[in-house]
Amino acid sequence: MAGQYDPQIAQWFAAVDTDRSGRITSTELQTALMSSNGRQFSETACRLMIGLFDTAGTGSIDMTGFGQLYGYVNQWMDSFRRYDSNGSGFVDQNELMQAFSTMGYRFSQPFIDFVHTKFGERGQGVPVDGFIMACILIHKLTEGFRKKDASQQGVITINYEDFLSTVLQAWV
Ligand SMILES: [Ca+2]
Repeated sequence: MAGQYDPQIAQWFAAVDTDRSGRITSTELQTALMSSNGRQFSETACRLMIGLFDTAGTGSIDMTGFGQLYGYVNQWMDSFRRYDSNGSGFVDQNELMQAFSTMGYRFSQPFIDFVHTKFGERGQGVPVDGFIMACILIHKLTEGFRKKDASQQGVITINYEDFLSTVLQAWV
C-alpha cells in the first residue's frame, strides 16, 4: 500500500538502497549493518535475512519486506545484547541457552554446545551475525519439522527426499 509506510522505515530504506533500485540486496544490507553496528556481517547471514522476506526469489526485498526484516533484526539484536551480559560482542553457551529458552525452545546442553561451536568463532563465542543465522535456521527447520510432526511428539519419520527438501528449504 503506497503512502502507508512508516516514514522512518522509508528513510532508512532510502539510505540502504544505495543504487536507488527500489529493492535492497544482501550486499546493500551488509553495508548498512556494517555502518550501524560496526561489525562486518557475513554474506551468508545477509543472504539468509533477505531470503526470509524475498517471496519472489529475486535475491532482494522491497520496502514492505524491509520493514518486516527491520522489526526482526531489532528483536534479534535486542535479544543478543540482553544475553551478552558482559558486552563482549559474543555470547557463550550459558547465554545462548538463556536466549533460546526465552524464545520458547527447550534445548539440551549438548545441542547448545553444538550450536555454539557451529556458529561461533574459535575461543570467542557466537557473534551477532552467527546468532541471527542460528535463529533463522532453527526457526525455519523447526517449522519444517512441525509440519511433519502431526502428533506433536517431537519425533518424525521422514524419507530421504523429504529430509533433503526440508533442510534445503531452510537454506538460501
Ligand atoms: Ca538496491
